[in-house]
Amino acid sequence: MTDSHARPGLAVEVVTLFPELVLGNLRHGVLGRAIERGRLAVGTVDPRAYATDVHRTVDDRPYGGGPGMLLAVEPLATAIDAARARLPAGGPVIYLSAQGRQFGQADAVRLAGSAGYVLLAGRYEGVDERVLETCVDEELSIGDYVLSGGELAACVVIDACARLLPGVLDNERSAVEESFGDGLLDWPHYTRPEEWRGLKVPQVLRGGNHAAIDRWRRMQALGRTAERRPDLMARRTMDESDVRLLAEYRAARAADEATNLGARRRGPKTDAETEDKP
Ligand code: 4FV
Repeated sequence: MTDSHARPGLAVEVVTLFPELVLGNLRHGVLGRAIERGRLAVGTVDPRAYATDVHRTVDDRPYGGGPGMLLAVEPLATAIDAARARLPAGGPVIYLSAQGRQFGQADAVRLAGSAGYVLLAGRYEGVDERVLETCVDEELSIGDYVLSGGELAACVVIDACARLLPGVLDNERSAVEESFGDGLLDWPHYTRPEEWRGLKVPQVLRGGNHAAIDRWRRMQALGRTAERRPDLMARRTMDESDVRLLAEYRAARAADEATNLGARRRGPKTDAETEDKP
């Protein structure tokens, strides 16, 4: 396949005690294709390979006591330097931890546009703070919960980036149009059959009028974002047409609720109910 995408692929190095946990995740679907097409290259560096004692020790007990172990400054720092040396200069070293700043689509776009970066996947209770002070450029979290290791978080970051790389998604539109593309949640999606358990695909999607379809989808994206993620709406400036669309969505929902047709239906609907709803 001629590589129409001039820009060299994205290179990522993951520092991890479990290389297989990372590489195993990347062999499937979009990620596997991105690697096959040379759009993405993922390497791993195992700190244990840089351990100098006979037991190849990488962890130790925390000063001040407390449960669990920590990844010690060495061989971790040496492993991070080895990973950084494999990449084009200047790529950030990112530590995945629950103490990090929340990872978001903007980070995925930024990292997908970079020449490459190192992901540090912690284990145990975390790593010696001095490694963060000297070898790490930023700390990112994928959510407010504690994982047993940073590997899954590293795969989340790589996955979110890979989909944005040119030539990875068969339809580039997907990456642009999906959730958070413009800070809104996605609109509802339907495919065949046209009717299932009395639930019909909204008429507007079956009518072929693409202006009406685009309008309906934007109304749904605005409405669902306002309902489910007011924090995202708070970050947006709404133009006149969005204000009208959101008002129309809310009016339709209120009418729906009023006729109590909004509640999740158990079992087939009557014909009268199947008439098209917004
Ligand atoms: C995590 C998160 C996370 C902390 C200790 C791995 C664990 C262990 N990473 N978002 N939440 N990491 O819980 O990214 O080192």
